[in-house]
Amino acid sequence: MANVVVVGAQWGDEGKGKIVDWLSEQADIVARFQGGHNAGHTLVINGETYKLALLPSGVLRPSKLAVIGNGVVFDPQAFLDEIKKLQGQGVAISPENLRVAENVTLILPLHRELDALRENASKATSIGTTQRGIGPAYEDKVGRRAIRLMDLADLDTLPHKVERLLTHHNALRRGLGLAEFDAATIIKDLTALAPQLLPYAETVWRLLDIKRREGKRILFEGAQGALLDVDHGTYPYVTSSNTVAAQAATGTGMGPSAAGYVLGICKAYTTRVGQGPFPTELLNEIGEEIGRRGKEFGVNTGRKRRCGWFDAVLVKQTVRTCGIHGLALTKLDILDGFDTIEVCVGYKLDGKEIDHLPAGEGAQARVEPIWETIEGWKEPTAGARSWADLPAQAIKYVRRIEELVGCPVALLSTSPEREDTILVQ
Ligand code: 2SA
Ligand code: GDP
Ligand code: MG
Repeated sequence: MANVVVVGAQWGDEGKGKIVDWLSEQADIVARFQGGHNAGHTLVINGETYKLALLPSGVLRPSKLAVIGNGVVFDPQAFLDEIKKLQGQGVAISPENLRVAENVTLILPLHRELDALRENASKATSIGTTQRGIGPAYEDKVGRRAIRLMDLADLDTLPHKVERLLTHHNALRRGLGLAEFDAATIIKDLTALAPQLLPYAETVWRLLDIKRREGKRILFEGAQGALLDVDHGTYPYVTSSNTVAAQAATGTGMGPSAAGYVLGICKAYTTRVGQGPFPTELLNEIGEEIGRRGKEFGVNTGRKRRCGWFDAVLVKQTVRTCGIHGLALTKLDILDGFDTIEVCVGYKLDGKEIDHLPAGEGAQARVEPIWETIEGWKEPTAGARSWADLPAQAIKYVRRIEELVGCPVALLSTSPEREDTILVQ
């Protein structure tokens, strides 16, 4: 198996966690390369449910090495809490099987506060973020004032770094008439956390390079989805990182050749959580029904996810922006029993047919789907473990999706359970 990059091919929550967990049996290392604890992955293994946010899904197989790369934004407290929660479920986690890039950017409480402040300022300007400080932490990273993990190993220079950070944030606070942040408190809190965090710190780019030369296989685990990419997504209704496959290299410190095979995960329908355009959204009983059957609620925030039919235009686009070689189609079982299923095969914008999502916010909001109706299937696909177990009409649906998006379906998922997964030959 080549190194595999797993990315979401829609707006996130496609079932990446389940697929990464399934694939990780064949990998030696599972590495996160962007996002933070805004991600939410639900994994079901032998009836036990595990919810992950910041930790790579590979931690559930203790013989594998899990890695958090430099492209991630890292909330120290969330990290320690998640480790504790999983250890409570019997999962073995220690610096033996989990390493964090020393140059990872930290999310501090002030980032969370700023995220919430902006989101709650006005409904008209909110993005619908997870309010976990993701955007503000990435802003500080590119603004060259972030605190990084290894800064906690150099306590003599930490006050200077905190001063640089607060020069920016306290100017903002003064402008808003809010109390300024206290440098001494931030330094004290970080100093207290340092001994628990530093044992996990690693020169990740170097470690991965060594492992790669030894022939070890790396599985890169994307979070969110390509349509939430800060460049290629539905800007400004996006997350603050690059979520496309190329980020797997930058976000871990490897060259682009490290990514061998790109697997795009997509649902057999579409969901999104938060604000922003959604051409195939179903604001009716069918959308509600898909949401109920698919249990479409945010893993971290509990927010109801918006639901709609499969949008082949969008997935075809992400197949190209991510260089996807094969797709894992998940939640096919949620469509069991529908008489007919709609698929969006093109868009109309201001009366003209177009074959991609335009970049402008206004145009994205105006596109109208062109539908194709496909006959549904009555027999269940739920729990199917082989291609031969699938109803003929479900196979037709999968084949039509392949045709429309220009990419083969390599894996099919028919339930939340690890083993209810079909390798398509
Ligand atoms: P943020 O917090 O700055 O990254 O939010 C910006 C946008 O990105 C969306 N986003 C997500 N969309 C789907 N799933 C995500 N993870 C959780 C889950 C979400 C949850 O798995 O359910 O618990 O609500 C995720 N994380 C970020 C977000 O909705 C904004 O549209
Ligand atoms: P991720 O963020 O891409 O990892 O996806 P989430 O975990 O946020 O959301 C996917 C949800 O669908 C989780 O609750 C999974 O347990 C569940 N799931 C994954 N694959 C399937 C499937 O094939 N069928 C069904 N019914 N549920 C699935
Ligand atoms: Mg999710």
